[in-house]
Amino acid sequence: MTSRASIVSGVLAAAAAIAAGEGLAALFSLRESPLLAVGQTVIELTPGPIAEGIIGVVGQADKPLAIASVVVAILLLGSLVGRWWLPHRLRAFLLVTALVVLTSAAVLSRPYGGVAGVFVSVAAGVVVLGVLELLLRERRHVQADIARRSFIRTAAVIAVATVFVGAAGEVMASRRRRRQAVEQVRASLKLPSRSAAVPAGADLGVTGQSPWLSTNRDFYRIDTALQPPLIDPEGWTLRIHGMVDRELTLTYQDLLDRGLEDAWITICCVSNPVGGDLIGNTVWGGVPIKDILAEVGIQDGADALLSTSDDGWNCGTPLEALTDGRNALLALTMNGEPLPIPHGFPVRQVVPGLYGYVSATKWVVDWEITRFADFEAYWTQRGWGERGPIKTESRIDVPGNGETVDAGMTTVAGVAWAQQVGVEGVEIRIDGGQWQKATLGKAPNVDTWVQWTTQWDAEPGEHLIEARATNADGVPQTEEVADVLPDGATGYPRIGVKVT
Ligand SMILES: Nc1nc2c(c(=O)[nH]1)N[C@H]1C(S)=C(S)[C@@H](COP(=O)(O)O)O[C@H]1N2
Ligand SMILES: [Mo]
Repeated sequence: MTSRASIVSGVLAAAAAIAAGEGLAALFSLRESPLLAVGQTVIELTPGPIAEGIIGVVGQADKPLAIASVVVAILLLGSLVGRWWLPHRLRAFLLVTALVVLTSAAVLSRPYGGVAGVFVSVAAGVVVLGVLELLLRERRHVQADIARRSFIRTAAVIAVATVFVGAAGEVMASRRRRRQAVEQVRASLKLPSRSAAVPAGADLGVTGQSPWLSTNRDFYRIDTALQPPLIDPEGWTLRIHGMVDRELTLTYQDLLDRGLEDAWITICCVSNPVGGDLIGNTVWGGVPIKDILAEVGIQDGADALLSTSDDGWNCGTPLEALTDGRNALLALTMNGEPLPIPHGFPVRQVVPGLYGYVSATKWVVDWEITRFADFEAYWTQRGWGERGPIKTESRIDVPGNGETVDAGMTTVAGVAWAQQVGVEGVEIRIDGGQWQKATLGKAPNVDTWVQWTTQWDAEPGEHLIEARATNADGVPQTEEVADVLPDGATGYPRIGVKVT
């Protein structure tokens, strides 16, 4: 029994090590797990004539065969380690160490190999030792049946964990490969190149101020997707149906054929608190939504576009906002590049003046023209407002809240937005005093934020700075404090500073 248990333990330990290696490799996003690196090395070290002979017999299955051989070899070596564990602990330990060293060497010989791969190999070796210790430490128990029962229980737990970790690793790795494939397609797309030059005078260049143009990398990201959908534009379609005269299904190429228009638009999340950074500004390239809606013909009585993402998320957008002439886009590009995958690749919506949760569907695949009375969308079901026009707001970026500044002339700067109307002015006040006007940067249209800056003669002490924007209709942002729920936060942005 003891020797059988030792062999079983060794095989199980080896299997657990393989699973741990696959799981950790996926977790660390390694291009290749140690197992694959070893398999690949075996293929490369196999003498040519032998390799050809094998390929002659098994054909395309040569690579899976190499991996399978490596797995079988590891399990066999594991059984040996298991057998040695009790009588020759040092020998068992040296064999495991030798295998870890060989695996690490294989990992490092590969083009993508690195420290992380070596770490995973070592961790796999540790798993072997740990599992053997767990399983075989009770072998010396005086009562054989107790030892046996506890052995079986532990072995079962380890077997289940092995299968689970191994499977999770495989799932993650296969998703990673898909992501790489879609990233490659995205990188190879040749979309009409878009100039992303910041309009003159828009960026005031104040140190510490968030740039007028948000880079794709820094653009805020909000969605319910644990992992973004991975969609090949080749297979992407948008089905348009519901209260339309003619149903239509559009492909990616159909959109490219229609020609892309550019629009600078600042989009904003309804969950952005006053002073928050869930807002970004960039140039989007896409097909005007109004043109597509005109093509399908909207029937009387319809007032909503219910758009659905590949991952099932949906939102309802007032048709009025999509047909009143504003720059609502079915967007393919973001700052001149194909949309980044987390921002909706291959196609998303961007609607100026509406919060993202009612308008900015990423990975969009379905449009139903319908009535607000006939549906509830993802966020409206959860208590958020049905309509989500963006509220006029401002934000103070410089100085930072709680910062200590030197007495004397101090720069105060920030951003303000009032999409669809435009910002006419921004003022600040210190400790509830007189409002004083700030200087505004230029804006290419009414849909982007503006930067503002002003000088303040700071006197020693603690001070409260507030700001307020006034839109181009002369309406100032409200002082009334509202929470983000149900349809967007309001109130003056406020920061405290200490002047010394
Ligand atoms: N498919 C999908 N699209 C979505 C969402 C989502 O959860 N799923 N969130 C929306 C919300 S709430 C916002 S604010 C914007 C954010 O877009 P961004 O991540 O590109 O900044 O996307 C919108 N589009
Ligand atoms: Mo949002």
